Amino acid sequence: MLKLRKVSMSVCAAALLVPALASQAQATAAANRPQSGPARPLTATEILNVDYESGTLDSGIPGLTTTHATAPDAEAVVQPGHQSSYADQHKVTLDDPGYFSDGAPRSESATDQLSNGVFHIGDTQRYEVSVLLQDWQPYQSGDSTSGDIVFQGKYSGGQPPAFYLMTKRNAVAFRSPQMNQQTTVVADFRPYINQWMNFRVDARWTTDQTGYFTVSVELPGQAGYQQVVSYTNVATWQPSSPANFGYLKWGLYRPSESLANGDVATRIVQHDDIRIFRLS
Ligand SMILES: [Ca+2]
Repeated sequence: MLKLRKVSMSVCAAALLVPALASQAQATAAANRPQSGPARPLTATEILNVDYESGTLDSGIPGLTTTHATAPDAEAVVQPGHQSSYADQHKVTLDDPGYFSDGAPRSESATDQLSNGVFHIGDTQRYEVSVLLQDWQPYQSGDSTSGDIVFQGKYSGGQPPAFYLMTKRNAVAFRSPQMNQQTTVVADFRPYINQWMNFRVDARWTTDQTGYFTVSVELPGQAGYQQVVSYTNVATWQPSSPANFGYLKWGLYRPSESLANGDVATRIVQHDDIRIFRLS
């Protein structure tokens, strides 16, 4: 009986050894793989939530910057919102001065005047935004390939963005002009026109090579965010001239677009649930 038990134990030990070795091999392989992204932060503490449930353009947040475009419908609060009652809507018609501000066709809101809406060197933050492309006219062969920017992380002082999300042809791309990096994050948005797409950008703001941008997307029908791209070991704070802080902008910015270029005359986009979290 004792011998049989010993044999059994030996068999059991051998059986256990195989998966142990396999597990060790997997661990070694994982260690040798390039890191796919930063370690998942332990906590995300919300510090700003712009949900428009006040029914007003400032979302009930004194100091929130609203559009500088003068057309009466350049910005509006609309119903319904993203899983809620209200959302924000921006409209830009090309070659119409009512939809111009700061010398370009744009209508945007921003957090630059909010103490909890700005970021600085050393901050690690998460930005979330829900975007709905309203009756968006899809790209067709021969159309201009200029992008429509719908969400930005900006340096102060009118400098190029640190990052932005834009529609381009029939895709959504994440771009960092300062890093000269760009990745498609939604390959084809056409199935989701007039539906909410959720975007998340995690950023560590550094002047040295210890920063990161991680972009995640949650499309209609998906149960949660899926990480799409991560730029690690990069300097994310690269303003072209000194900048005291950074901030978020959302709306519609159509640089380089015009009717002469053959661009779609009017675009309308909705935003909701713009949220900033502190990651630690
Ligand atoms: Ca809302």
